[in-house]
Amino acid sequence: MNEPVIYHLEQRVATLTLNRPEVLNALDEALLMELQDAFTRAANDETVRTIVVTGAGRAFSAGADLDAGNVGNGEPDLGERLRRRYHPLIRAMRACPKPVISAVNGVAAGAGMSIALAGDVVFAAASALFLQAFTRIGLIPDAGSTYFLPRYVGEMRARALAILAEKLPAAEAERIGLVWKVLPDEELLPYALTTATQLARQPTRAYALAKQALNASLDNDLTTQLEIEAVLQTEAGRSADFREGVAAFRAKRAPVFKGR
Ligand code: T3D
Repeated sequence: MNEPVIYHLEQRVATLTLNRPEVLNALDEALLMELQDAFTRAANDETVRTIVVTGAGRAFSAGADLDAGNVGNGEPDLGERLRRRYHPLIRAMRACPKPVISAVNGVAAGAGMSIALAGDVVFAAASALFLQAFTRIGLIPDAGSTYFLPRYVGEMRARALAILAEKLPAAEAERIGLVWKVLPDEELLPYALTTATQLARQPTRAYALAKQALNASLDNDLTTQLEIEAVLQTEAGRSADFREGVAAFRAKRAPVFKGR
């Protein structure tokens, strides 16, 4: 049997590939467990500086596996499943001090779309599609979609995406701010990996602190957020990487960052 998530580490970039291509990387228990483990492994490995999440085959992920055992017979407590399997992953992606890149290679539907949106930077292949499939089958958007959508694209678009549940092509997703950049299909992964490798050479402590500030931002008023920036900037300003960044600038040479 194929491993449901392929873990590949190269040049300080961990690539996690959802790997059930025959069912468009639908999320069953095994895949979700494996993805959580793989993410924890990448987050805790000091040699990993950037994490890329992508899908094998023609999809990123078609969301929850609708063929799995007792799904849809009213038996399982879906809320409990979300708490157990999705929430730790989504929270870990946001809280992870390392940049997380979603490389959306094809359709991202339901909770698959939520996982894609949990990345810090979302790249998409030109042929990719986003689909809030939930209400089509009688569920509500979950795994973070109701959190990310209004914040990324505004309330009107979030409501339309959730309620109309129409397929949103990558170019349109980029236009409304759900995706940072759309690339020709064959260029998506090379581009995502090159970006991730470049980020891995940058002052990674700054990314961790920037993520911390941004994570707090939308729930705070300006005064609170200014103070958070000040506290975190004190830390950044005392880092070896900041000293190196300034020294390299003054010496007109390339910086060599150590990630601390
Ligand atoms: O329990 C929990 O986890 C709670 C959380 C729930 C959150 C959710 O994610 S709810 C949303 C679940 N996802 C969906 O409703 C999407 C279902 N899939 C589709 O609507 C379509 O497959 C797509 C629009 C994504 C892609 O369409 P298309 O035409 O490109 O592909 P296809 O032919 O429909 O699918 C190809 C195969 O993948 C097919 O299998 P087959 O016929 O070749 O043997 C299809 O059954 C399978 N597949 C696609 N999506 C799923 C799936 N199998 C299981 N679960 C899926 N979600």
